[in-house]
Amino acid sequence: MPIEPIPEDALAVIRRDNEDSWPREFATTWKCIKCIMAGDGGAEELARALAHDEIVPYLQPLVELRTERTAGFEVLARWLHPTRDVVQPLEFIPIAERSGLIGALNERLLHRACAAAADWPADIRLAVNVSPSQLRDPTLPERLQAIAEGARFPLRRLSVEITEKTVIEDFDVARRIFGILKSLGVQIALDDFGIGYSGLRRLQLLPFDALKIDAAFVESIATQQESRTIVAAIVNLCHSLGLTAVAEGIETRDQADMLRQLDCDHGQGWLFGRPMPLAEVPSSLR
Ligand SMILES: [Ca+2]
Repeated sequence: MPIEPIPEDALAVIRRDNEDSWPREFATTWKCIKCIMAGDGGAEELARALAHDEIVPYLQPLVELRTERTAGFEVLARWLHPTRDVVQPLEFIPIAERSGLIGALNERLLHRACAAAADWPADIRLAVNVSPSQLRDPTLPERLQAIAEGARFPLRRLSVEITEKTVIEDFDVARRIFGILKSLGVQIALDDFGIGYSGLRRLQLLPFDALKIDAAFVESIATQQESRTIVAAIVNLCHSLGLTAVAEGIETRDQADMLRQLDCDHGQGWLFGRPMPLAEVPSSLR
C-alpha cells in the first residue's frame, strides 16, 4: 500500500510541542497523524509507547497435545506502561488498528521475537498475528522476509495467524499474499475458527496449514456434548483437508484429555503456560 505523503503543515502541528519526543519512526502514516490531530490521545500515547519500546512481545506456548512437548510460541503484545501495570492487548490493539499503527506494532514484536528465537532449538516455531490492514499491503511478504532474515530466523519456522474476518476483507489480495508467503516457507493458520464468518469455501480456496479452534468451544468441551461434537467435526475437517488442528484456551486437564481423545493435534492455553516475557522462554524449554 503506498504511504500517503504527510503534508508539511501537519508535521509542523505534530512537532509543535514534541520536538524531542515525537516518535517519527512510527508516524509514517497520514492516518495516524490525522488521528492524533483529531485529538485521539490514545493514538498519540500508543505512538510514543512504540517509539520508547514499551510494547513488547510476550510468548505463549503451543504444545503437541499427544506429548505436551512445546512446538512453538504465539507472539502476543503487552504494553509495559511506565505508570500502570502491564496493559493487555484488548485495551490498545483497537487503538493500533484505527490509527494505522498496527503494522508497525506487529512488525516490531516480530523483530524482537525472531531475534531471540534464532538461538532457540531449531524445531521451535513462532506464530505471529497479522491484522486486516497488513493483509491489504502487497509488500507484507517482503517485509516479513526482511525482518526474519535480519534476525537470522528461518522463515520456515514462522507461522502467520489470520482471522476469518481479515481474510474476508480483500479476498483476492489475501490470496496473492498467501501464495507468496507459502512460497517463502511460511505457514498460515486460520485464527479463532468457528465463531465468526466461517466460510468453508475459503478453506478450500486458501492454502491454510492449520485451524485454531476458538476457545469458546474448548471452554465447554468437557461438560457439553454439543461442544464435543463441534470440536470433533472441526478436527475431522482439518485432517480431511490435511490441516493441523489447534485448540485455543485450554485451561483444565479434562479439556486437554478430551481434545487428545478427539485427536486434536496442538493446544494452547493457561494449562500449558501463560504468555511470558522473552527472557523466560529459554528456561521454559528445558
Ligand atoms: Ca492468534
